[in-house]
Amino acid sequence: MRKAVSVVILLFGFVMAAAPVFGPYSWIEATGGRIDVGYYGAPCIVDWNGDGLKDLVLGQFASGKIRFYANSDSNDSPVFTSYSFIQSNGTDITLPYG
Ligand SMILES: [Ca+2]
Repeated sequence: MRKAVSVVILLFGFVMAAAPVFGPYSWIEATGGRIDVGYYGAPCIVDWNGDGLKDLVLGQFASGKIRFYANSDSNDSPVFTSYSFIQSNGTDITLPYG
């Protein structure tokens, strides 16, 4: 009986969950051009530097390094220019790849 109740609750939650709605895609740009890290880019939007603006942290497959693009405008209309690689103790962090 307990299992049946659990299944009903799970199904009810599944049916009631709203399906995500996505708009058309757009390219993320920096300094007026598309950001291109090759394939298997791993983007994350987060306030990395703690200034209240959401930045772009982007893993790149080719070298395993992680790019940091600081947002220089607003959270509604972010502007990214150049990037730096995220470092630890003065050395670029490199993740295994390949
Ligand atoms: Ca920020």
